[in-house]
Amino acid sequence: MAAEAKKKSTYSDDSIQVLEGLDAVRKRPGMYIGSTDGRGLHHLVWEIVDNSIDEALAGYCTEIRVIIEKNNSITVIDNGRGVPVGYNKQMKKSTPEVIFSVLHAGGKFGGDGYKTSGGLHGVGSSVVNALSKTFDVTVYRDGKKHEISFKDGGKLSSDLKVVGNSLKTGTTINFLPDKKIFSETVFSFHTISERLKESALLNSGLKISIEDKRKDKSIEYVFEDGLVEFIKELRGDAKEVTSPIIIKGKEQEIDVEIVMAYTEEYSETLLSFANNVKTSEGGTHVTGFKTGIVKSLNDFAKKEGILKDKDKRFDSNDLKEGMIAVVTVKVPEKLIQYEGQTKGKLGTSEARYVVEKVVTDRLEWWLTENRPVGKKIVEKAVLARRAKEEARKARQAIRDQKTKGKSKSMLGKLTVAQGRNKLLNELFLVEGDSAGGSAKSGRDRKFQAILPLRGKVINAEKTKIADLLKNEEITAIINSIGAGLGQDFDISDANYGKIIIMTDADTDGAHIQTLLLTFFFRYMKELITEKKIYIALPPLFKVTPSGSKNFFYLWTEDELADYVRKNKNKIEIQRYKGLGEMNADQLWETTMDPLTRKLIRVTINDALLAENAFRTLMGDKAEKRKEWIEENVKFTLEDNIEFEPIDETDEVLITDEGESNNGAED
Ligand code: 28F
Repeated sequence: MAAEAKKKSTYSDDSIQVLEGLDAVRKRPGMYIGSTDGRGLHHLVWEIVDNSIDEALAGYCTEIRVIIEKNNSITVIDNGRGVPVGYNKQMKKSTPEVIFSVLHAGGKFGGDGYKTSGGLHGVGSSVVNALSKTFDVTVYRDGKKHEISFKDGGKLSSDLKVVGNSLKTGTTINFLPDKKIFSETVFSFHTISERLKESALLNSGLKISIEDKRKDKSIEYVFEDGLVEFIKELRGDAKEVTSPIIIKGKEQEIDVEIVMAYTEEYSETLLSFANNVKTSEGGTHVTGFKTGIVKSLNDFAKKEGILKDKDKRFDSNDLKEGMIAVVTVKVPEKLIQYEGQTKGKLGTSEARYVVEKVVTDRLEWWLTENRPVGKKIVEKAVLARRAKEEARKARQAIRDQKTKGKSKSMLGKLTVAQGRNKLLNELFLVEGDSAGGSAKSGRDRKFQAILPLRGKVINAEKTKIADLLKNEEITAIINSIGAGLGQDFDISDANYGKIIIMTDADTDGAHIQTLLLTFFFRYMKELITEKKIYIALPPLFKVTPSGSKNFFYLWTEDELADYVRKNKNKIEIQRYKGLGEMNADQLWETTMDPLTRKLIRVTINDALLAENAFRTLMGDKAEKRKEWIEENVKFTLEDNIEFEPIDETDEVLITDEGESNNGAED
């Protein structure tokens, strides 16, 4: 991307970029911050905060404060050295003016060391300035307080001046995102808070706080032993097999810091970072880590006689069950390379060898010091391998049955769709037989299939795959979708373009949603990443103006309050407690008809958040879970799992089988 290209380019290339000025950023904001929705909006914060974190990495800043102001502007305060306040002869501008209003200025002065090159593209504060209505900088330095201000996308509105004396040092920036640029301008406390927590976990000893002036909320993060805390955080309620194992080392100027642990769970959680930036697609450091683990644990298992000569070596799949690990590397700027669009994957080839070496050296030593724990890990791998073999057999059995034609029990109570266009077809997973019945008669049979689910869905987080496959609801889902599961899952075989979870709008319904999402997340992840999973939103109210024959539906308390405020006439309100209170026509009209229904598309916002959310939801502490769901599920779950309301009107061309009918004929 732009930032990497720049590194290889000559000074004159840079000058060309400089000449482009901040207009370039305003013309194509997506190029610099990814998008102009909520995600892009929050990128502004990361860009600014990452500069403070760079200053902390350089060893000069110990505290960062982030404030969401009442007007939805952001203030970031650090106690670093303060941006240099001299004059740049070449540019004929003050240094702060250069730093904040010239594109890519930061990198040129970058020098050695590990710059985090914050944010998505590492282009820094000038991009934030370009996309802000106002941008005010205060620098405490050399015994003085200095100020400089910009407005309307980086236009200097008040040149650098000394406004007083001060013994402090540091930089403060306040910026107000430009409403002309962003479709969303309201900051989320939760999103910022989680990201800052992650930064604090990755930078031990650094104090980072967030304060929300809109609602008097604040949190402060500081972790003395960040990575160990990080692992504990990820472990949640899971029972431990090993306490955190710390692996640290440095070779070829690449700094490696890994913490890993095994739990009694079955899933794997691996997070990786390069220069403090999350690498969600992994890369060479992760490959090196896995190779190192496989090598050390196989050697150990041989030495201990757990693996005999005739036995097959463990592969990384055998060793990943129950593993949680955070792999971080700091790579000098001259070696850093990313692959993929969004810096999601580390490409630096040296990192692979370096991480592998550090891991094998350190683990070999650790395993001789901790033989009993080492044995526990390896024995877990033996079990994992055996379970996998069992699961493979179970899956084979399902496949055999599939080729023989599905038996009734394999499909549960599925009512199939008549149309054959898999992409248009929709599978409704409906809570309870009675709502299932209404859905069945209300549906448009051409493209809608109904699978009623009885009772509670099993918790995929806590169940071995072999046992999962014995569960009737789960096998009915797997067979209805028809695309296998786990490693065998192949989304191109899926029988449906949309899978729609339809539950009551209460705690139980929310719990069923999360259980289903957990299952999909663990065993059919692509359905989520490819955005095939939806949640149906039934209305909460039916409203009939007095004396009128007409009625309409409202979906939220807010909508109702709004209506009551704006219309003074008398109305009759029916509150739906569950899907079962609607008849088939009403269910079709409000919740299933593509032209009028409201669907929420489930997308994974952030791996860490999702992992944590699932752990909170699926952990042993039922009380905690209940609280969490009651507080969060309806709409605010979106902070963890991004629920994206969609406008379907363009998508509903059911031309394949003729016109869409109004169902209600079954
Ligand atoms: C609220 C956001 O942006 N903090 C920053 C510094 C400190 C230095 C710096 C920043 C060096 C020459 C380009 C100070 N003294 N917080 C921040 N703190 N930038 S940004 O230097 C910028 C480069 O010009 C700094 C000595 N060296 C560096």
